Amino acid sequence: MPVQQSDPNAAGIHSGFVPGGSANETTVQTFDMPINDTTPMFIYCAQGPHCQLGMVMTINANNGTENLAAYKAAAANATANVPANNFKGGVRGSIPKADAVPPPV
Ligand SMILES: [Cu+2]
Repeated sequence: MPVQQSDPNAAGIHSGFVPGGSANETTVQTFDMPINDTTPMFIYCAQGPHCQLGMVMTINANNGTENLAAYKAAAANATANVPANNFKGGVRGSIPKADAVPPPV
């Protein structure tokens, strides 16, 4: 569930759908966002059941209760995968496919 649904003023990001691209494309799409502090951030993929299947990540996670394993376990039990309402917190762009790490297939 996006944090903005429970707190409209909360910090957070939402890239919108960023497709992985196809074999014939020469660029890949990107989402760049600033990280200006050490506050833990918890991010999930809102596509299909990806969140529940483990497509989650953390930035500035710690070894306490705010860690990736706990977040991944909680995500697996989510009853719905809900995208945020509004694009927020970053800039979409693209880079040459050859510069992507790891390179897309
Ligand atoms: Cu995904």
